[in-house]
Amino acid sequence: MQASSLSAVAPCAPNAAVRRWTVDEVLALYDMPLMDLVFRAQQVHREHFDANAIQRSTLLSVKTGGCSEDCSYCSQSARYDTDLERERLMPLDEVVAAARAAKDKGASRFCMGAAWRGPKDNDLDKVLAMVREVKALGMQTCVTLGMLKEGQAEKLKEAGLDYYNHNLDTDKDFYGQVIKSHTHDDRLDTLDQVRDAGINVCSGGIIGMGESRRNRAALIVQLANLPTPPESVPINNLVPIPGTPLADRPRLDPFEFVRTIAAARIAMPASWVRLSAGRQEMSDELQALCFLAGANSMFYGDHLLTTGNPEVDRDDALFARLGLKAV
Ligand code: SAM
Ligand code: DTB
Ligand code: SF4
Repeated sequence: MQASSLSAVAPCAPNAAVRRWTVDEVLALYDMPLMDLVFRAQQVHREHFDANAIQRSTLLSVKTGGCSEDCSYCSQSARYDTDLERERLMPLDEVVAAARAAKDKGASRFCMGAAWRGPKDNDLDKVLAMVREVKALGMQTCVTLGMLKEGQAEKLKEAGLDYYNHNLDTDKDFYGQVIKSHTHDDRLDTLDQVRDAGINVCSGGIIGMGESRRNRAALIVQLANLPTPPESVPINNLVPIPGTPLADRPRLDPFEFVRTIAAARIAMPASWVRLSAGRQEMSDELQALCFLAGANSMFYGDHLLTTGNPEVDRDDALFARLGLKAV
């Protein structure tokens, strides 16, 4: 196994002793000339990672739509009229077949998402079976199920879960403008439980929701200053969903997205920074700039949870053109 793929499971030592960041320090990164910022991010990146290696996870929505929560960006909230068909929890054999197909295409991790505020115990039992079977295929496992109750993270760990995705999503000060049905502190509480159970933490956010640059810098600080920074940090560009309150948000300047990747890379040097939602609308050149700015993981597969992602053939061609290797 290569060093970089090993550290996907066992985070490298630098995460253990990290500095604390202030919002002004991260804002100062954002304010740098883009070339200087990307150069610095690339230097930091090369101190910690193979700069040509990209980790690839495939997503599957195992339970779609009908969510009780009111996240203003989400196609799956029951509160908005988004044209999405609500579906029950997927049968185990279909999940395992999708994971096997993802492995055959070259994904190293399989991430199963459920549109829940949090899992009920009998639903969790079904997800535990999915984790066990996907793990048995020799893939890394990840789930994103919403907020956890005490004892649930330990059960996931026992089943063989490698990563739990639970995004802080946005700055604590902006959170209430996007989500009212739960709080930023609720999210932190679940992250503590995941960390205490010994599961790797995957936590990042969405940009382009109308937040300020200071809000974006604050989100990075809140992630970087966790007692241990997340091993994986997804940076999502808002995918506007018709019917949601954020459907008509103006598109963020793509260079602001690149700056966010670079700032995350510099503030969390040993974390895997994931170029996440919004890739379908990006040119190959913009994606290459994101990798140069320190992104080193992505979602691989023709769809995310309910929206599209670049087709596998396009990603394979991009990897070949850039000389990137998948880990
Ligand atoms: N219900 C769980 C939760 O909220 O953590 C898991 C599923 S939720 C869809 C996972 C993440 O997807 C969210 O935290 C958010 O960051 C991201 N997401 C959802 N809708 C999005 C959109 N329209 N554009 C970009 N990211 C989105
Ligand atoms: C994350 O940060 N992004 C992924 C994953 N974690 C679960 C989800 C993106 C969802 C984009 C909108 C959709 O497909 O519904
Ligand atoms: Fe539900 Fe998660 Fe969507 Fe919020 S982001 S509405 S919790 S599925």
